[in-house]
Amino acid sequence: MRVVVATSNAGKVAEIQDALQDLGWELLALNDPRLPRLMLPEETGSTYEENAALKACAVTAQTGLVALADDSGLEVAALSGAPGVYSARYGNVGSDTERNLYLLEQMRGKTERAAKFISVLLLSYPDGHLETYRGEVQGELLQGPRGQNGFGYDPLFLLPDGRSMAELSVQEKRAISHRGRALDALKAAHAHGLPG
Ligand code: ITT
Repeated sequence: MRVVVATSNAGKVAEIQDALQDLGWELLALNDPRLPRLMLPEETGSTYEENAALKACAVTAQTGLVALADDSGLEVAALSGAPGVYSARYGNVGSDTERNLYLLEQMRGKTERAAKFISVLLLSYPDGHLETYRGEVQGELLQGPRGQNGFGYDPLFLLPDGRSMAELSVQEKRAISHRGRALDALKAAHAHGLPG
């Protein structure tokens, strides 16, 4: 099956391609020269599911192909679940590094450090059929960044084994992360070549 990976985030593309390589799907990036010039819509939904559907359905509408979107976020207990669905825009700053500094600023003086990552993967089909898969991982926020791998909030996310998410290889992150878990569910549903 030919599937357009409906994300502009290079970190997500790397993790999705790595995890799905044994499904035998032909994964096309948004900027694949065989595709028309594609635009992702504004994320106006109030849930990960709604935003993932907006992205995937827009790409299916523009290409006539199956599309796979990921909407994800970080939820921090001491910030009442923020930044959540607004994770990409948190603090209105331009880079992951600045966003992490902004988050640390919001966390200053807070002893409750519990946080979780959530990923919702959504497949949209040209006949309008949708499939969703959700994964979560619990952790804590560090006091400062650690590690060089991954993307986004990974350097601030402490796992129960004492490593930050940015200290894991792509394969290690896949085994334990929110996106890895959602990808496992998608793979299990498609293991026999059937839509889930
Ligand atoms: P697309 O919409 O094009 O897929 P995006 O980066 O804008 O890319 P989201 O709207 O889902 O994606 O925003 C989620 C944000 O949450 C993302 O920009 C990261 O900052 C953060 N995030 C998501 N998954 C993450 C992960 O695995 N590790 C660290 N941060 C993550």
